[in-house]
Amino acid sequence: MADSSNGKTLSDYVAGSFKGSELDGLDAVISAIAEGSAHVHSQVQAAALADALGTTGETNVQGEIVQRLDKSSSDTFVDVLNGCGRVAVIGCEEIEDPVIAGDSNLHEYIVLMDPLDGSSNIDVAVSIGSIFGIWRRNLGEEVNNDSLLKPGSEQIAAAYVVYGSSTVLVIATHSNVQGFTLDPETGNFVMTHPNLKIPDQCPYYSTNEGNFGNLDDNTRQAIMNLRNSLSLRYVGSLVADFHRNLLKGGIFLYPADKGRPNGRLRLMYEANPLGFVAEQAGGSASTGSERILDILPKELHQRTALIIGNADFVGDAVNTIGG
Ligand code: P6P
Repeated sequence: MADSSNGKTLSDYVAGSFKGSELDGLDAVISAIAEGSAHVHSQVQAAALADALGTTGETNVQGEIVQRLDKSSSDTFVDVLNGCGRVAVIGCEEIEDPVIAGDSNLHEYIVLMDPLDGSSNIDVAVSIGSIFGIWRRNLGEEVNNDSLLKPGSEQIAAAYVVYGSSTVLVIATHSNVQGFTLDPETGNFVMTHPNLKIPDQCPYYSTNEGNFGNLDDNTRQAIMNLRNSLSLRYVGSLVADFHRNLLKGGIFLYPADKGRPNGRLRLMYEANPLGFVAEQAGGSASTGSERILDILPKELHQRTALIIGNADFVGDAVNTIGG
């Protein structure tokens, strides 16, 4: 369970963790993500009052109707990541092509993001989130669209934010997962969930049971095995379901199905970052046949099946799905 706040702020943590290390500069990227998250928190909280709910009327590269908060959160994070002066290229769910932010020797990082995940829940005041994967750029490498296409195993950090009953920012580097809660009074993130590890117990499974009829027989069996022993919890926002399972134990499944043979969720800015967090917290993430972080990406917006959470339960589900 979460420890109480030890008063340590995010600024303290990043300054003490990355400055002068081989991850020098990552502090500026993480601080930019925190700054943007505090802004998006305010946008989300005020949306209904500021007539900022609803859609822009546009359709994004995914073919999905763009919610106004999708656009405003995407703009917010692109601005702060550009402004931190350490990010070379940004990939974003809402933007078809990569955003080239800089190619100096200081622009050492690559960020892929889902700026606001769970859009269908925005207008009904249910938890939503933001997801970030962070890779190092090879400084001799030209900054271009292909700069982004690295396997998740090459991430050096990942982060997500859940805008729920509180706004929590979780940051993962190798073998190190730390959670911070936004103090709305000060706008600072304070450490509240130090040294997160997914619990051994696994009380919950998360899946859209409405898809059961579209699953193949082995995948149905994997779901039925979970039904027989666990409680179903499904928010419909990946970040919210993942965060609950990280703190309390659980497994999330969005398998491939007959209508979506490649899965529904996005590899580069959903499955890879959360797969990195899961593994650093002692969990695991699979497509049902392959470790998520081993996938060699072909395109920025490619989709994947995702089974993620408690390693034992992910392993059992993968074995059942594989037949
Ligand atoms: P379904 C939200 O749109 C999202 O991308 C994830 O956050 C969530 O896990 C999934 O889609 C929900 O999909 O098909 O159950 O509505």
